[in-house]
Amino acid sequence: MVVTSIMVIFAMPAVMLDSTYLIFDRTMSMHFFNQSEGGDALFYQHLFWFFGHPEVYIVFMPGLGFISSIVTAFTGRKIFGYTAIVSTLVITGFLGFSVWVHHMFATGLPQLGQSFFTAASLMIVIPTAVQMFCWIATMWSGRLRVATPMLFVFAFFLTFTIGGMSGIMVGSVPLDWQLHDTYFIVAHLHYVLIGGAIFSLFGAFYFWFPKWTGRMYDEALGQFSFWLLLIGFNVTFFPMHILGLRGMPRRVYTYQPGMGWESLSRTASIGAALIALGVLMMLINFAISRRSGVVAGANPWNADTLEWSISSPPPVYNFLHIPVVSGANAVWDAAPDQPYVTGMRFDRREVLVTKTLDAEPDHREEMPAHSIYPFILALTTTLGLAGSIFYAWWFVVGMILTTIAGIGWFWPSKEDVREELRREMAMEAVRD
Ligand SMILES: [Cu+2]
Repeated sequence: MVVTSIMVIFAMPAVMLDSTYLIFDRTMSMHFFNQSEGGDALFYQHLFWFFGHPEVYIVFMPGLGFISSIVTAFTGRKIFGYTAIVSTLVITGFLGFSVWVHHMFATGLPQLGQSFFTAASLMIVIPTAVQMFCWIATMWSGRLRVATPMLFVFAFFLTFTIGGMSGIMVGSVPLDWQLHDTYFIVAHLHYVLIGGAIFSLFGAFYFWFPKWTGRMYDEALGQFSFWLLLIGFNVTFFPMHILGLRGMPRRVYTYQPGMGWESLSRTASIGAALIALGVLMMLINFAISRRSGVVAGANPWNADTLEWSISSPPPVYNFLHIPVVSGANAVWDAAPDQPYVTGMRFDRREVLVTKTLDAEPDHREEMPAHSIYPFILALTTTLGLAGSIFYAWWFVVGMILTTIAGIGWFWPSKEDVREELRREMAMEAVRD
């Protein structure tokens, strides 16, 4: 999450700038991207993909965290090569910003630049491969149990590896020129994003379902739904590789008969129906198990992280006593007489802030209370930005409303004022 968040901070401004320029062009007759008025359309693509490629990692990196959690729990073993996994994630975070031009090979950029971006694109496979080997080593040396979450991990390995392989293919310029804007790309991106983000997310749904609801999902139905999804996914997206090699362009809703694309397109449609059925099975499973599933208990997987040490579903206040953590696998590493934090106030949202390096108690901090204002702020921001697509003045309207909502958010409540007065009086009493 740290690497993902840092990537968000550097990637999002590019797309914010890009869409703002686009709004300026469309509603105020500016010419950032208008070729005939001296603008540059490629400038739009550069800014977009400087966000767009890191975005791929932003989307599936949390998935890599799910995979690590599930693999650890289902092998009963500390993850192999923890340092290697973490450092390769950081490396991916950096490299992710140096590959965006591979989306633009067909725009006729200078060849030297293209070779740099090919090299960087092929290089980014290495850190991900290191992570794969670490997970495999963990499973190899642990006592592997198989249930639906673990099946999704296997599906992740299979599909994400195929997606990585086709990524190497389109990362090289000559093949990219052949395959640019064809269905091959559609196949590649779904193998990466469904393989990387959706399968790991679905695995996480099954993994944390007992924690969220206090009940187990139905294992047989879960596995049935899993196979529908895996088979459906491959029947849908694998033929698209071949469709792309046969020259079928992306973003077309129909085509002339006799192009040789019909049967494979039909196969893909059948696969899509299987995917829909698989997702439906999952939802039905969750809906039924939520009410009538077997009661799960606090830690049905014998997993290692802190959420499994409290009851399922967790109480609203989470931890009655803040636990002391003495290792990366907090539940496994805890001594039987593990100490916990006491002396915190219960009448306000107080948390203990620890020192960064040794996690020793440092000071208490009060967290903000419930507030509707962040939601209002989100609404006014959306209103201003969405409106400005059509009419530039909406931007100003949105900004004024957002400012009002921001002031509302930070306006001290009566409770805060009273608390502050009490503190000041206490200070004065000390001084006297
Ligand atoms: Cu990319």
